[in-house]
Amino acid sequence: MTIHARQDTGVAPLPELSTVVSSISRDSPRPLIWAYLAVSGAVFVLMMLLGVLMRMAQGGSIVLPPEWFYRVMTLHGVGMVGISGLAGASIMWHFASRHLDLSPKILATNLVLFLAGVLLLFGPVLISGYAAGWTFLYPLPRLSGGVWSQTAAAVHLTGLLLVGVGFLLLHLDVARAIFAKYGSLGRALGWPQLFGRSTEEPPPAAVVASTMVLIVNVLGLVSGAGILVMSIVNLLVPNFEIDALLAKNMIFFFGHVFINATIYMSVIAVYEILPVYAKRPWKVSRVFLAAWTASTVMVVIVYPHHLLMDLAMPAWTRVLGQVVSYASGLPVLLVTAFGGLTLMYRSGVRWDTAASLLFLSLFGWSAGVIPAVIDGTLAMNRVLHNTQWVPGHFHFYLLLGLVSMVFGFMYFSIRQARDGTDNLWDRCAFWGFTIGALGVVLTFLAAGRVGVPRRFAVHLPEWATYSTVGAWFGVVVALAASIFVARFVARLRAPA
Ligand code: HEM
Ligand SMILES: [Cu+2]
Repeated sequence: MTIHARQDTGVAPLPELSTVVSSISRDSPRPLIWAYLAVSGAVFVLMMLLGVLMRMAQGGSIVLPPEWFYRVMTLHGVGMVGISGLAGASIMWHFASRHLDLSPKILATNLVLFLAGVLLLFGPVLISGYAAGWTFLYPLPRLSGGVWSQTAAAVHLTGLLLVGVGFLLLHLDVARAIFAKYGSLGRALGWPQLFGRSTEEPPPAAVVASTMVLIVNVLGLVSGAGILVMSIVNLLVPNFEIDALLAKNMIFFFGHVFINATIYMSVIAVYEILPVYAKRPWKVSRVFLAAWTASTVMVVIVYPHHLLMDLAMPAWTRVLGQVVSYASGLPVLLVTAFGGLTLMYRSGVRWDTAASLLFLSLFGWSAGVIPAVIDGTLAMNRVLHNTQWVPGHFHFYLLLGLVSMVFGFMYFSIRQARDGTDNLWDRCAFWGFTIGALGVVLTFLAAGRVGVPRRFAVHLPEWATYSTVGAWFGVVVALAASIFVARFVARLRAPA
């Protein structure tokens, strides 16, 4: 896409839109980002071990009483989603702060609120038996059948609220900085370059992505906070009833947007780091800008794909959920995967662990979307709904996509800051992670294909093979991830 500078301005012609790149600087992350990464790495490993525990229990290799299965499932779900958000936020903040005047105090506040929130989230589960899942679907937190108390539920939901408030502050701070520099969200999304004839440099990829994420996540978080407050009031004042379908809509809107946003924050690592390896710029083209704007809208309106079997919903929402499911993730995914491939093609990259992980993430994200789209098809959803096909597709793009982006960022930043070279441990961990994660995901998908239900603590004996094999692949993933984290900590302690 070539845009010519007007001749009559007397100003030197501006660079071609397509050659304008996000600046690639080599500054080392600030200590707070190291803290974010260390916490994220540790929590990822711990939560993976909980995943292995569940999978072993489903396969019958260990005995986990059902009430404990659901406690573990609640911790794994909320822990993984939360830590993905935290890790994604560290990537976004690190790269966006090169272009925007972001507040380190808010970054610190978010971490403090997160850690405080985690205490409130985990306490009731570990001590008081709370186990309503990370989706806290109304009225389950209240109707525990005597398994946990209203107080336990209220404390857990308050913890979730604290975490949400932290992220809300973080996104609002990004918004403040964007208004200060660009004047409007549209300009930060590159609309003058996309729709108009502006010949100004488009905003860098990190800014475009941060803007998209702030728009969708503020909407999602407000919806989440709203339903959390209502649910907490309902726990304390049972007379205060909530419309269950409204509650479900608000919860799934929040959950869908939040988990999507974790990937859209983390993918900034791909835009900023792969170009350093390829020694070529990442092009912020018109297609790139169009994709991000399209996904901004679609991520918000596609959430009814979580309610395809809720027949009380108006029919048009099901149509919307299905149709937009095909298109929602695709624009950004395509520009990223295609951009990444063309960037790396014949660039003579040295495939160290960071580059390998980031490249793997492109595969994980793209391939994972295929089973997701299959599930988003009404006719298929009737069969696959609530089977392990669902954890199959989301573990695909979360484990192989998002988690690889996070560890890729971790490896890259520690190399830049401490200049260590990868060793055999790193290579083994990379391959262990790749093979293990594929195993975890494919065993879920295979189980879903034969109709194994998800979220079942007790499985039939004929399903045991999927779970047990999946569990051992999970062990390999957790081991590999611990090596990633151990190497990170070891390098962090080495002199700069
Ligand atoms: C070693 C890697 C992992 C293993 C072995 C694992 C295992 C599991 C298992 C067994 C379940 C329950 C499946 C069922 O419904 O029957 C589950 C659910 C889940 N996992 Fe993982 N997992 C892993 C990594 C991850 C990662 C990296 C994420 C996110 C970044 C994640 C997010 C979730 C979520 C959101 C759920 C849904 C919980 C619910 O249904 O409420 N997992 N996982
Ligand atoms: Cu969704």
